[in-house]
Amino acid sequence: MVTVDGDIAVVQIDNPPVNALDRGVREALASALARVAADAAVRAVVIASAGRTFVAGADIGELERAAWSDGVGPDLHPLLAQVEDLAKPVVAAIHGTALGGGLELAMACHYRVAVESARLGLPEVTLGIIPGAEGTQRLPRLVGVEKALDMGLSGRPIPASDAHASGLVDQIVEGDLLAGATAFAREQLARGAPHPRTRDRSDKLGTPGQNAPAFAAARETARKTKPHIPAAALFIDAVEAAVTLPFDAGVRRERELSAESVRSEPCKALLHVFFAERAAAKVPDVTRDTPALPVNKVAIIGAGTMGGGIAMACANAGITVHLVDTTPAALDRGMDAVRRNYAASVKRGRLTEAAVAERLARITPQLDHKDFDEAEVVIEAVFESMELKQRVFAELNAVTRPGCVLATNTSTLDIDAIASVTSRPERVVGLHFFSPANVMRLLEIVRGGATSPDVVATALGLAKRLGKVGVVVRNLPGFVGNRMMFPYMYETQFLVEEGATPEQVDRVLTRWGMAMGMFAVDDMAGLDVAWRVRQELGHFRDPSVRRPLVADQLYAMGRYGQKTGSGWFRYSPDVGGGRTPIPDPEVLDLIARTATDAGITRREISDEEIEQRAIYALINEGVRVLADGGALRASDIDVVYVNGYGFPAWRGGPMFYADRVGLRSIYERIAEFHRELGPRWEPAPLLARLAHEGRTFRALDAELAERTAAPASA
Ligand code: 3H9
Repeated sequence: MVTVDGDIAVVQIDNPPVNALDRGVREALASALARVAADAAVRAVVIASAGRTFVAGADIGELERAAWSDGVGPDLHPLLAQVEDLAKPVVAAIHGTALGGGLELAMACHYRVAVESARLGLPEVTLGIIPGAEGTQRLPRLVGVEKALDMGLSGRPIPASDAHASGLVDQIVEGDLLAGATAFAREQLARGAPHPRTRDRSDKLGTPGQNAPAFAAARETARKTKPHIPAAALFIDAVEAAVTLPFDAGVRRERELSAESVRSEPCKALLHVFFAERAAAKVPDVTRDTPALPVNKVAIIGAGTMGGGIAMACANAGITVHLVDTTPAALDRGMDAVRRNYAASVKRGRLTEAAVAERLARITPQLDHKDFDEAEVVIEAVFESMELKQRVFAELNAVTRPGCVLATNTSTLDIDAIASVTSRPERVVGLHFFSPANVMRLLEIVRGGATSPDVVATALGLAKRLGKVGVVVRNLPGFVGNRMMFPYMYETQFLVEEGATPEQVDRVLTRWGMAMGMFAVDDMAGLDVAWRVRQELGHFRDPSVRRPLVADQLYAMGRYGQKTGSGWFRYSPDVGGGRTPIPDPEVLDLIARTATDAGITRREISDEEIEQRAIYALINEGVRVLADGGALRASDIDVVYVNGYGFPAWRGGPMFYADRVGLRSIYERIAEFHRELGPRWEPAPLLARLAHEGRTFRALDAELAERTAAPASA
C-alpha cells in the first residue's frame, strides 16, 4: 500500500471495485499515514488509488445499515483530521471519480491534482443523505458558497477542468498521474511555503449578507426539485453552518444534520434503489465468465421515433449505427427528427456543435442491408405487428452473421414467436426501450425461452454502455412494466366512472409523487396505442371481467391524446406548448353519461381511495409478476417502475413501498376491495402468504441473493 519514491511516499488505496472507504480502508489508511508521518526520510505524501477510480465514496452498504438502525454512519472524522494535520504536505492524486467521502478525503488533503478525465462531486443528496465527512464545510471554502450549493444539490459530478477553474483541483496532470502528483509534491516542497489546510481558509466564504441570495435561491430549487427529500434542505443548512460557524462547530452541525438525513424514510428508499439498480445486473446463469460480445456496431431497422431514439442513444455512447428504413422519405423523416433533437440539445447548452457532428457522423442512414454482417447487434424497431416483425426477422436471419444478437424492440409481442422464424432463437432477445429512447434510463431485456446466457450478458453490457439500467424480464404478456400498468390504468378509469374526474385522479397521483398522472400518461403515449395493446393482450376477452367504458369511445372519436390535441384532456398550442392537460367538460359529460347508462352509481370519491386503488392495483399485479417469475426479484420491479414509469425514487418503487406500508395492511385493504369491487381485486396468493408470515419483499430478495450468491454479475 505504501511505496516510497525518494522523499515522497505514495499511499495507495486498493479496494476494488470502486475503492469505497469501508472500515478496512479507513484502518489501513490511518496506519499507513501514521507510518509515513513517523518516517523522517519522507517529506511529502501522495494519496492515490489503484484500479479504475480514485474513491467513489464512503461504503454505501455501511450507510444503509445505519439507515436501518440508529442513523449513525461511518465516522471518517479521525482519519480526515489525521490527513489534514499531517506535518508533511499531502497531495490527492485523482483519476476516475472522487465522489462523496472520496472527495471529502481529497479536500482534507493539502493539495489535489487530477487527470483531465476525472470527475468530482458530492452525490449524497441523490441518496437521501448529506455529505457527512466535513464536505459541507470544506467544499464552500474551496469553491465558494454558490458553486458548493449547486454541486451538492444537483449531486452532479463536475469534470476536472471545471474543478480546476473553480479551485477544487490545483493542477491537471497530463500523462502519468503518479509521476505528475509526485512532481507536484516536490514543487510544493521546493516552494517551502506552509501547506494550506482547507479548514483554515475563509477567503471564498463571504459573509452571511453576501450569501443570502444564494441560500434563498438554493432553498427555492430544493423546494421545487426535491420537495420530498429532506436531505436537500438539510444540505443547505449544513453549508450555511460553514458560513456562520467556526469550522469545528460547523462540523458538529453537519454531523447532527447528517444523522437526521440518514434516519429519514426517503433515504432508506433511495439507498434501496441504488442497490436495486446494481442487483438488476445479476442474473443467476450469467456469470463473469459468460462471454458478452463487445458492441461497437449496431444496425437498427426502422427510423421512426423509437428507431431514431435508439440510434441517438447508441451514437451518444460511441457506437457506430446503421439506421435502415424502406423508403427514402421515411429515412429522411427519421434523420430530420434526430437532427432536430440534437439541435435542441445544442440550444439548451447540453452539447456543443462539434459533439453533435461527431455523433451524427456515427449514424449511417441506409435503405439496404449493407455492412450488416459487421454488426454485433441488430435492433428491430418497426411497427408493433407480429407479421411485420416476423418478416423482418426472417430477412435478418439471412443477412447477419451467425453470432449476431437479433433484438426486437417490442412492448407487447411474444419474443418466442418472433424468434421462431429464425434458425437461431438462442440469439434472439427483446430490448424494450422506453420513449424517448435517448433519454429514458430503463431497458427491459426480455428473455425468450431459448435466449442464451451470452446474449443476455451482451444485452446487459449494451444497457450499461448506453447509460441505462437493464432489467432482465421473462417473456410474459406485457413483460413487467406494461403488465402492471394496465390494472393500474383501468382502476383509474373505473374511478372516474364512479365519480372522480381525470383531473382529480392525476392531481392525487402527482401529489403522491408520480411524475405524471395516469390520464396524462395515456394522453402522452396515445389512446390509439393503448387501444392496440388492449386488443393484442386480449384483456377483455372474458366477458365477466369489468371493462372500462370510456377509453374505447375516446379512441373511436379520434381523441388519441396530445398528438390529436385531445384525449382525456384537451391540449392547446398556447398552453405549455400543447403538452399541458386542460380539463375538458365534454369528456366529463361523456364519462357521466356513460356511467349512468351502465347503471353505475356516481359518488364523491376521496383522494385516499384514489391513491389506494391506483397504487395497490399496481402492487397486487407486481406480486403476481414476481410469483410468475416475470421478474427475478422484487427489487427489479422497483427498478422498472422508478426508471420507466415515473414512480418516485424516494418511495423506493412499488414493492419497497408496499413493504414500508406493511404487507399485512396492504393485503387487508386489497381483500376489502375484493369484497367490495369484485374479482379483479383478488389478493395475489404470494401477498397473502407473506402478509400472514409477517415477511417482506426485501427479506425475500435477501434470501434469494444468499441462495444465488456464488456467480457474479455481467
Ligand atoms: C458518501 O460518501 C457519504 C459520505 O459523505 C460520508 C458519510 C459519513 N460503496 O455503479 P457500478 C459498488 S455516500 C459501496 O456498477 P460503475 C456497486 O454496488 C457515497 N459500494 O460501477 C457495485 O457493486 P456490485 C457517495 C459501492 O463503474 C460496484 O461497486 N458516492 C459504492 O458503473 C460497481 O458499481 C456515490 O454515491 C460505494 N460508495 O460506476 C457514488 N459505489 O458489483 C456511488 C459503487 O456488487 N457509485 N459500489 O453490484 C457510483 O456512482 C458508481 O458506482 C461509480 C462507478 C460512478 C463510482
